[in-house]
Amino acid sequence: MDRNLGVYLVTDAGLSGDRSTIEVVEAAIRGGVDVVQLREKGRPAKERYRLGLELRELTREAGVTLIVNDRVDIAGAIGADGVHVGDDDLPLSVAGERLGADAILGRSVSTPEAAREAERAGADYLGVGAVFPTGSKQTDPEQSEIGLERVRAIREATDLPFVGIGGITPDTAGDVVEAGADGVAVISAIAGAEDPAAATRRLGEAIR
Ligand code: TZP
Ligand code: MG
Repeated sequence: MDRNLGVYLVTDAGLSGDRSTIEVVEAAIRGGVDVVQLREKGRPAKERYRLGLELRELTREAGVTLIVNDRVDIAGAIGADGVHVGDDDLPLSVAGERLGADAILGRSVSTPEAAREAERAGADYLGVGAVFPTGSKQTDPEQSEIGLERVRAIREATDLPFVGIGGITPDTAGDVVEAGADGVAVISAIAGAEDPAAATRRLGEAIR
């Protein structure tokens, strides 16, 4: 994959205080975000589609990569750069067939074995976590607080680029990259920050 994972924002209006996801993404773009993932779990497909079209315009103008969480159909419909899937979503092979050879395929993993499996299955990059405790997602116990040691083990298991995710802040982002991640994916550290543009900038500084 020839794109930089860097600072990767995962959207969630429910964790954005009184701001809209559009406002958070605009601020993150000002702060130099590299990738935006449309997540918005639990919102109807129609809403995610409409929001996705707006995000596509914003991210295209800014040269920012746009990924859709879970839904291959919405990724195709809005012309996203790729899709991010987990254990409960369509297989990577199906996502690749639907979206074409240029699409970026992301896969969530939390163990070295799963990382190797995702690499064999055709993933372009991985989301590795949850690294630290997070209140933003209910994760299975074996996929929770995997810690920096596991991040290092996953780095040794695969050559794929990956972002760490889960409870990462500007204060811990450097450690996650030190442990082998190519970037950091966050919800609350940007969406819940008082100044999301400044928070994005701080994350970028921390990983460089
Ligand atoms: N996947 C693993 S942890 C997580 C997701 C989507 C939530 C990340 O949110 P935060 O607020 O950055 O901990
Ligand atoms: Mg999923």
